[in-house]
Amino acid sequence: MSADRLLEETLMKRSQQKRITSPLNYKERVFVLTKTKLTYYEFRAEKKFKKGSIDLQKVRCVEIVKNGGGVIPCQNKYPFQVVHDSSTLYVFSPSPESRNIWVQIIKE
Ligand code: 4IP
Repeated sequence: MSADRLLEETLMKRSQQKRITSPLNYKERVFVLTKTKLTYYEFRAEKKFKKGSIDLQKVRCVEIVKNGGGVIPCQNKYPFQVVHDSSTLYVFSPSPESRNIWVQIIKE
């Protein structure tokens, strides 16, 4: 992990559905947090391909999501949300510890 990376982990994300026609799906992505950006990559053939990036200055809130016992349709069961611009990115951690770290460090 290079010096400017605060966190890096493979997590799941829900499509942000920026368009009315966007599909609702869940993808595994490598998330990298730096002091200025939250970026997610597709990891394929030993390489990372950038899929999206959120400027931390545009993040309006980051919080744990309590889903009230509803079914979470991906293998990671600990969601948090990053509200930015006019979209909300839902990210799913594999454990409560992972989720707490991501939420805490993004907030900081
Ligand atoms: C895509 O579905 C992926 O889920 C994208 O996620 C997502 O972009 C797209 O949402 C959605 O249409 P397909 O791969 O089936 O086309 P990723 O970029 O991680 O691959 P987001 O915005 O969630 O990154 P829209 O709303 O951007 O179209």
